[in-house]
Amino acid sequence: MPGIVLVGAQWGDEGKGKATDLIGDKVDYVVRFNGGNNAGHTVVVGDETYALHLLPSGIIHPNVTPVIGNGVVVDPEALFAELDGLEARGVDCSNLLVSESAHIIAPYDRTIDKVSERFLGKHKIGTTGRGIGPAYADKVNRVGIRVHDLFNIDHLRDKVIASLHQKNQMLVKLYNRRAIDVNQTVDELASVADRLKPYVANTSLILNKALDDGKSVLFEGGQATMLDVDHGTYPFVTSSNCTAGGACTGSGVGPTKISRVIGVSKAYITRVGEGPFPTELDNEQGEWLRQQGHEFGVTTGRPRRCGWFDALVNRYTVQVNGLTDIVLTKLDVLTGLETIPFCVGYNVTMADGSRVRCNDMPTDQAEFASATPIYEEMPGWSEDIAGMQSFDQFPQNAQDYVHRLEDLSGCRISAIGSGPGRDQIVSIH
Ligand code: 2SA
Ligand code: GDP
Ligand code: MG
Repeated sequence: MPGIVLVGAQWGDEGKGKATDLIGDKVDYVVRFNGGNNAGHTVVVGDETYALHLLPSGIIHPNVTPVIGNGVVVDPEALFAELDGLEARGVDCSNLLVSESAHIIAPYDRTIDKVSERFLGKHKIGTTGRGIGPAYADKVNRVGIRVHDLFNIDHLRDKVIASLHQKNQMLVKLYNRRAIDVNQTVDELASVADRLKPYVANTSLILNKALDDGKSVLFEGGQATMLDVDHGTYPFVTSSNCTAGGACTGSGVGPTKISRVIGVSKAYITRVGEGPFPTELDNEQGEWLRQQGHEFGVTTGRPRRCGWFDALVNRYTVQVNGLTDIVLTKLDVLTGLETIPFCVGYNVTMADGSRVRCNDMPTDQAEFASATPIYEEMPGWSEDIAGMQSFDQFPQNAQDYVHRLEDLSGCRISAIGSGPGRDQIVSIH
């Protein structure tokens, strides 16, 4: 079991934390490769619930080495708060490794995130406000601050001056706000260096050596395929590559080391933030799913938008990630429904105004925004599946629903979640 990648197959919050936890006791390293503390990954162990944001979910397992890869954007204060919270609950975090090449979310990135959302008005993205987009913008704009920059004060000052030059012009002239002070920013950034230092390492080298020595590595994606900056519903996306390819660029491990790519998908679908969502239920059915599934943001507490399973999303996700299998979560949430609709196609408006049926995900976002779902439906079940230990025990209608989703997705479903708990999952095949 060398490199395994685990990614969200929808718009996030599919249960990646739980799926990572499930595999976590069988691997040596768990690596976060994208995003930052915008993520909220939940692991439920008995009566304890852990909400991980920046740290990989595998940190809960004592034998796992948790790694924050170079593709992650690190808010040092958020990292320390998360470490303190876990240590206070008895989780040993001392073996954490943080890539020296990861980018830092500077204090001004949070400010710019919030200000630019306000200025976007009705075009806003609905970000988590954690400074993620501005930190990645700096990275691509080549004015980012990296972890290793924190340990050389002259170098750091130079970087901060370069980074603030353009921003301050923008803040003052465009947004009518005060310029950010260079000295204060340098002091704030330098003040985290001592505490961060013991964790900092050349993580690409460590992971490659580990893989060469036969160790196993799980790459845990943040956010999800439909939020990927290249493959998602742009511009309503996050600013990183959440797809499987991001595991390589975000960790410094090559694709030849990856043998399995798992997509995590709910038996229905949710989205948090703005952007088109064809199967959204903006009605009492959506509210029912929200309440049954406890669909509220783990980081911001925002109510999640809920809708029926969308097979076009899943088929697309299988394609862009090269999924080998899918972990289907939250099947239990659908218990009690008389019939379960699921989307098998869209009607979309083309540039010439014609309305056509489309069976594959449109990449043109104007077409996608115009999509209305074409549903099929299947009979539901009323038996509580939460305690069931095998797929064969599931009601026939639940088994049929899973098989239909598998056919439509074009990918094997290898496990099914039947509740939030660690043991509430069954393998199939
Ligand atoms: P950002 O902050 O720049 O990454 O926001 C850009 C878009 O990405 C979405 N996004 C998310 N969507 C689902 N879950 C996320 N994590 C939290 C959770 C979200 C929360 O686990 O519940 O608590 O609100 C997450 N992080 C980013 C975001 O909604 C924007 O659409
Ligand atoms: P992630 O971001 O993909 O890790 O997902 P979140 O933690 O944001 O949201 C998933 C939620 O669903 C969490 O509250 C999990 O505890 C919960 N969950 C995961 N799998 C299942 C499942 O199979 N059934 C139910 N009922 N809840 C689940
Ligand atoms: Mg989440």
